[in-house]
Amino acid sequence: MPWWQKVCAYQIYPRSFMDSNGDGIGDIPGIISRLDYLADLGIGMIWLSPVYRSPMRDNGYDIADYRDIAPEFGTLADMDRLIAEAQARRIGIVMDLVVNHTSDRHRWFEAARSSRDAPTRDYYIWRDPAPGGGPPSGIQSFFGGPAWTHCPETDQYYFHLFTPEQPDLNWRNPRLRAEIHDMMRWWVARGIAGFRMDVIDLIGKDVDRALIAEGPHLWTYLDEMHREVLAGTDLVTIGESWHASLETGPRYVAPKGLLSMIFQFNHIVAGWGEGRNKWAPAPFDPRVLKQALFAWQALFDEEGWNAIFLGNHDLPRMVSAFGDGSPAAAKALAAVLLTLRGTPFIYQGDEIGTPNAGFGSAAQYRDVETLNMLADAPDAKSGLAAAEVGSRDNARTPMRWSDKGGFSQAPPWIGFSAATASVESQEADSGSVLSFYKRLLALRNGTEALQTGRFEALLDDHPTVLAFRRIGGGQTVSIAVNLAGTSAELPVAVLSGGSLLLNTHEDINPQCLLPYQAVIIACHDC
Ligand code: TEU
Ligand code: CA
Repeated sequence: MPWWQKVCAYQIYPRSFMDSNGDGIGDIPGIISRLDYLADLGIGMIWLSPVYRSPMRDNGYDIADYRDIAPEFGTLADMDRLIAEAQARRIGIVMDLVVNHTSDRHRWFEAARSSRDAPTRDYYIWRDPAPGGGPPSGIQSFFGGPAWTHCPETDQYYFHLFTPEQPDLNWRNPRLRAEIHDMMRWWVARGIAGFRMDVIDLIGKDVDRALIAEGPHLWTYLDEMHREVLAGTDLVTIGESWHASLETGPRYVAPKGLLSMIFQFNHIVAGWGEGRNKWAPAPFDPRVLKQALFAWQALFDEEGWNAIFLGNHDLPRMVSAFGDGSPAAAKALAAVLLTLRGTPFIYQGDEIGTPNAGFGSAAQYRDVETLNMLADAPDAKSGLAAAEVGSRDNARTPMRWSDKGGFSQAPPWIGFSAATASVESQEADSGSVLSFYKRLLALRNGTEALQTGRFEALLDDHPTVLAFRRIGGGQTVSIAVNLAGTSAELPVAVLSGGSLLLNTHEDINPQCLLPYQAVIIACHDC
């Protein structure tokens, strides 16, 4: 089994994790100072959201130099120290590979925009205005507005799927692809453990035919990247694909595909309901979440591997989206996250049950996507309501390390989420969310069935309970989790015939789970 199938991963959003120098912005020395906390939690891999040099139009997902660190986050020497210090604790650092686009301040783009003859002109996607003027086509960007921006210097439009400050790279250009491969090898040589590949499903696009996601060239580019950089290494690769489906999923993931695993979002968007509107999601229905998760469990049951996550820096907090924001709900969701088959990704702050930001005022939002939405909202009240449920800033609030905050000496760049007990106070409380995470991680890290065992669904139809077995290493483990604030009846068979491994509550009644109760048993006779 490859190393990345056994470990639990943790996502760090550097801006909001730990500030070491009192400027209100999290940084790499801050992360280093908290590595012991992460080792103690029991994680074996960190996915680091981007720390490269960037104008921070999209908080680092707009990269101006792939081989340098943003000054507010530190230096390359800090980064090398982070890699080494993490390695010393048996934690691998996974870099965010953002190569669908660069910043418009990348030197490739600065040269490209200035002249049609620039050597890097073709690293980007340029088209003439439509006959009669205006954008070459009607394709829209994900953050609102047209995906084309006009450059007066050369009277052509360039293509961007995100903000105008994030021009898309032209992957059809072999020199560009070679530059990316070279940059990847440069990071590998520094000792990283792998790559999380930002919107990797978009790189094979054909803009002239309006084929964007999972475009015609995607699979050849992944194939080439594998040959050039990844083959023969034990690097972990996690592709981000908002468009992967049960049909296309296996094309990404080994053994049929070339990545270790993908972040796919079927279980996320299923919860948005009919309109697929993240700003106005349907009320949470555990059955919808279960069906989507279980379908992917079944898909990669024998071959292939899942990345398991319930939240990240682009999504509302998991305890708010899939629960009622309470510590009880946070524990129940943790039990799901850490027992499914696949590599679990804990998003920073979820281990202390951080809920949505709950800012209550539009002025506190910072994210470009949210600010665009607010500007277009029919009125201020509905705009704010949308932000409170759907904004990416919900997950970008600072870590609450101590009761006084503990994130920074200065006012943080963005406000805290309300109502979270701090790391410090939860460490001192054996009944806290954090203490439950530690027990859960210790259990998983010591139980082969939970790491690499087969998945078998139980109770497909139950309206609120997720129940399943994991089978491996000569052991069967049963898991039952009630994702509702009301009690749930249970067929006796699910939780009998075994010995208790973990329970969120004091008691077990094999015929009934309490609100948000999670029970894990080792089967002898089940
Ligand atoms: O996200 C991809 C992406 O499609 C999201 O931006 C998504 O559209 C949005 O979050 C839904 O609300 C990745 C990164 O994770 C994100 O932070 C970046 O903004 C984006 O790519 C561009 O690099
Ligand atoms: Ca700082």
